[in-house]
Amino acid sequence: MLAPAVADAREEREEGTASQRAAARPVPLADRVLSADRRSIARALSAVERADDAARALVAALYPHTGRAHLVGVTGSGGAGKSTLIAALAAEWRRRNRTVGVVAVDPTSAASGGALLGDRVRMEGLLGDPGVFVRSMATRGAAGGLARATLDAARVLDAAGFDLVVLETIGAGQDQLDVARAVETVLVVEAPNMGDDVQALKAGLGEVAALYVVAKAELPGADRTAAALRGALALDPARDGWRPRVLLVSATAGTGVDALADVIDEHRAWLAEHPANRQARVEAAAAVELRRELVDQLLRRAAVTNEALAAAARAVAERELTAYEAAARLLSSGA
Ligand SMILES: Nc1nc2c(ncn2[C@@H]2O[C@H](COP(=O)(O)OP(=O)(O)OP(=O)(O)O)[C@@H](O)[C@H]2O)c(=O)[nH]1
Ligand SMILES: [Mg+2]
Repeated sequence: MLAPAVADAREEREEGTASQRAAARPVPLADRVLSADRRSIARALSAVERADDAARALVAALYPHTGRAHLVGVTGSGGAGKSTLIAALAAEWRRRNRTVGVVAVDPTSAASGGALLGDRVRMEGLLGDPGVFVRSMATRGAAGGLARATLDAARVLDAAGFDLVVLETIGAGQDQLDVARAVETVLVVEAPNMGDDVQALKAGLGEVAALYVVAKAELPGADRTAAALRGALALDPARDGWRPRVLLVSATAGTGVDALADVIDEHRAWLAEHPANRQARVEAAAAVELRRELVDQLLRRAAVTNEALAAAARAVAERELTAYEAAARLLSSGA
C-alpha cells in the first residue's frame, strides 16, 4: 500500500510513546481521536484491528461523531494499480486543501511485498503531511473479520476529521463486497489487458461501483479496456439513476487524476441530491452489518466454536445432516 511499512513503523513508534504517557494524561482515547491526535489515531486503529472489547467501546464512543467524511472504496484485482492511484489522488486532494485518511486492507500481506518499495517512494511527499494518514491492515484472521475491522478503521478516521477516507481492498470476496456496500463512492480499478475487464461486473461489483478507472492508462491496451468496460456498462444500466463512469488514469504520468477527483466529488454531490437513494443505501449497509454482528454474537452466545462449525459443515457435505439439522444441533448442544 501507500508506504505502509514506513507509515506503520512510524505510527507504531508514536503509539508506544502515547501509551507511556497515557497514565499521566488520562484523557479518554476517543476524545484524543476526536481532537485528531495522530498517536491516538494510530492506537485506535490498532485496537480496531485487534477487535477486542476496548475497540468496541471506542467505536461506540466515536460513532456519533462519524458520518461527515466522504468514504471512498477503491477495489480491484491485485496489482491493478490501486495504491499508486490512491497516492496520486491523495496528492490531488491535498492540493485542494482537503485532508485524507487511507486504510489499505491486505488479506494476503506477504504477496504484495514487492509493491511496497515503489509505493514508499511515491508516498514520500505525503508522509510528513499532517493532512494525510495512511494505515495498512493485515486482517487475515482478524477477530471479527475483515469487513468489521475495515469499517471500524474508517470510522476512526472519519471521527478524527479527515475529509476523505479511502478504503483499499483487493478483489471481490464477500467481505470486500460488504465494505463496498457500506461506503458512499466505489471505484473499481482495472489495469489494461488484464483480460478480466468484465469480471468486476460479474463479481457483483457492478451493483455498487460508481466509477471504473482504467489505471496505467499510458500503457497500450488501455483504450480497449475502457471500451470493453463501457460496452459492458451499456448492457448493465445504472440501477439507481447514477450512470457509472469509466475514466482513464495514469498515476505515474499524472494524467486523469484531477478529472477523477472531480467525478468523485460529483458522485457525492449526486448522492446529496438524492437523499432517498442515499438513505436506502445506508440502511441496506447497516442491515448487512447488523446481520453479521447478530450471527457473530449468537454463535458466541451458543458457544459454537470454529471446530464445531467445521465438523458440522463436513456432516452436511457428507449428507449425514441437512444444514437445518446441523444448525439446530449446534444451537442446542452449545458445541
Ligand atoms: N506503467 C504504470 N505502472 C503503474 C501505474 N500505477 C501503478 N503502476 C505499477 O503497477 C504495480 C502495482 O501498483 P500498485 O499501486 O501497488 O497496485 P495495487 O493494486 O495497489 O496492488 P495490490 O495492493 O498488491 O493489489 C506497481 O509496480 C506500480 O509501479 C501507472 O500509472 N503506470
Ligand atoms: Mg495496493
